[in-house]
Amino acid sequence: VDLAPLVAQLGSSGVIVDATDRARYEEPARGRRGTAAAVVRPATLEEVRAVVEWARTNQVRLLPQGANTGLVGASTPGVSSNDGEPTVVLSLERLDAGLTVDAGDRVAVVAAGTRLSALNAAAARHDLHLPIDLSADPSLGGMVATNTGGSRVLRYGSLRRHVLGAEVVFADAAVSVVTHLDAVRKDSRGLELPQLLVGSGGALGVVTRVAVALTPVPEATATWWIEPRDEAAVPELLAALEQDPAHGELLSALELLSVGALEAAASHGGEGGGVPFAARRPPVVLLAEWSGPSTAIDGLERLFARLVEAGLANDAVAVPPARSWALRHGVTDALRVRGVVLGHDVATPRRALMAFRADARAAVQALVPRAEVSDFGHVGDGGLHCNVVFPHGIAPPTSAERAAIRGAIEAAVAAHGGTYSAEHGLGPLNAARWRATTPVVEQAVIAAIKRTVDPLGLLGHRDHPYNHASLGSEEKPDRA
Ligand code: LAC
Ligand code: ZN
Repeated sequence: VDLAPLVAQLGSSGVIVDATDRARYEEPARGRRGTAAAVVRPATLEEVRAVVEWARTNQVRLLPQGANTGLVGASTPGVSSNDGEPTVVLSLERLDAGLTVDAGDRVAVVAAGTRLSALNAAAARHDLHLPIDLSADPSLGGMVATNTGGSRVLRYGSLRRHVLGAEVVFADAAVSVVTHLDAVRKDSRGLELPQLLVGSGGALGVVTRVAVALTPVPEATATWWIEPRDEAAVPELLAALEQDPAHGELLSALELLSVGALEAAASHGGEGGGVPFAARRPPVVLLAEWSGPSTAIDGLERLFARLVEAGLANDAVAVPPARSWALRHGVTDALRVRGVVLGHDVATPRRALMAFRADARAAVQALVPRAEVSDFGHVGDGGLHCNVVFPHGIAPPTSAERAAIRGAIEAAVAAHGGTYSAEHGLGPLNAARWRATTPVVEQAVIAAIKRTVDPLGLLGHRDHPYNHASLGSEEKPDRA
């Protein structure tokens, strides 16, 4: 590809070709490293437009990338992506200036490359935050592309609920820029284009700025670890916590960790035997968080005394939030250190989650008895990371086994009315499932949008499902 025009426009620091310097843009957080023909790093909206225009002229695939923390393979080139079709990574990391917080309106407008931590540091000066909590530190543009969830979806919803506006560059003939950053809280002028970009995985447009609604930082937070009576008691426990008159409204997270996930996180984080209920090794433990006024976050001991008395829980213990979340957020890294991890980010209606979980675990153990199902996740919103680990020292999964495991988990999730992508978005990893299960008319709607905003099909990973949406059977005019 002819990069000279880009170097002329972005300067040499804006275009990376050296293989060593490319590495961190090519290495996904999960999955295999691919090869990019180059990495371009525009620092302004005009430079983003110039890159898109260059890609159109040269018919080069552009892969928008935020902080590269995604887990579905959507932000890095595929292993064979340069076979006949070079991919250029469009990194938004330099697009990170000009953050504004309107404390009165509780709105922030941020450039796409701004990290969640930077947004929250600025918002904290006004006692505000974007209440999305996860172990990675993604960029806001990437969060829009993914519809990031995290541990507090139960209370605050996923990113979609917080997006009030966006600015986006399309790859149509005019390289149009659409700017909706007014951040009006209520607006019913029909469909909202910024919302259309939520979850689009970089395959519809390049998000350059985002307006998000902020919420007050709670005065107090408490976290407790709970040993449920058994796995079947989890839905009843969730209901009891939510229905508690004094604390139900303040519940902000309910997480589940299987024994494998908890012990991996504990040993990875150097906690040794200091994990909750370590001696008894219950098959699952729960982590619950409440946040709100400090006067309201008390009396949790009495709540747990009642739950133990009612036979829903065996035990519960308060652990400071920082330590609780360090343990919880360490799970993904801890499992990765243990061996090869096959991640499955699923959700079902909450009432069905534990039944799904039992079916999925049984199916995986029957397929690969040597693997560990170290699942964990966000039971408060019906989400589960059904992660299957092949520890170092045992045979890693064959590609047939990988496919069989994914197929079994996704079949179980479908049987329980759930989703194969709960909060990690759409990408090459789940493209086949999208194609197979998305109704024809929905695929046709996506294809029509795609054709309007990216008619040459240049944006997003080559294997992103939106680059393969079926137009369906278009109606033929009746000429009789
Ligand atoms: C988590 C990530 C993997 O919940 O979504 O830790
Ligand atoms: Zn998660």
